[in-house]
Amino acid sequence: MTETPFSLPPGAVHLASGKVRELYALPDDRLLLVASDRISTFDVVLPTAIPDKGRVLTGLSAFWFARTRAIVPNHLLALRPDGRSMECRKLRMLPIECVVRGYLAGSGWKDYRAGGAVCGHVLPAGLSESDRLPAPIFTPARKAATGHDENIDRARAVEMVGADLYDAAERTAIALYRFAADHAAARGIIVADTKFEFGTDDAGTLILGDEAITPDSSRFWPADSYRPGTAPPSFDKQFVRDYCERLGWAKTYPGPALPAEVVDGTRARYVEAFERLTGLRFADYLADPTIVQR
Ligand code: Q0Q
Repeated sequence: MTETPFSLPPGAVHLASGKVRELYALPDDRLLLVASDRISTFDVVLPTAIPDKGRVLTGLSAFWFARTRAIVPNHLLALRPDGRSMECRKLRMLPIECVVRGYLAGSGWKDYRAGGAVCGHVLPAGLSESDRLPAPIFTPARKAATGHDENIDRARAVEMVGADLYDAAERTAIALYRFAADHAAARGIIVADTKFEFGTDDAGTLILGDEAITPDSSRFWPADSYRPGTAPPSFDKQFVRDYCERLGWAKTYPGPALPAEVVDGTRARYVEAFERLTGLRFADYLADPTIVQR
């Protein structure tokens, strides 16, 4: 299924492509962040789009941006009527991914098994995969041009961004995570971990950029099927992962095309995540994206 083309504002100049997003420069030092309907699994972008995935992710980011301004200012200037693109302030982005983990999963679980610690945070012995941590931990990573980011400890990160910015990013990221994880848990969704990207403005103020607490920047687990010691299903990507596993796909490019029932089921999970977290009908968001900002 090809994506419905979106209209670019005047003066937009393409700057960068991510796996599932596009970045454009706009006049007056603004940026346009566009979330496509592409889906990536096992780090491979699949050839089949999930209709409205980009709108769900953009709507969730704008929802969290509107509710966390008391914790940290953010880069969102305006949500565009297409519901999948945001006009943003241009920031000086920190060269680290600011990950907060409330549970032990992914590279956190891998690092813990290798040495009992994650990014220098020594954890209690005997933890199992997906266990909830005693408290959320800040686990920065160096951005990798290709492949996986590299988890680093505080000393390495301070060399890159300085102690003041590091400490501000850590306390801000943990406060954001606690707010969102508590909100989501009350609605049946565990936010196991999430990745923030911060920048600074001309005054050196820390500003939240990128996307915020979306299924693409976070691990979302359905709370009703959470069992410590097991790898919980992904709230949004499990249909795709199970289909790819059944195919025996080698998890290398090119990925398999997805059948309609997997596309439909996956779209339904994204819409469900949006409606449960925001308390709004997705159809109402499509009609007027600004409803997530009220
Ligand atoms: C910025 N990106 C991400 C990206 C490729 C998105 C640079 N407010 C900002 C932002 C943001 N957000 C960025 N730079 C300056 N100011 C975001 C990783 C990369 C496509 C989409 N890269």
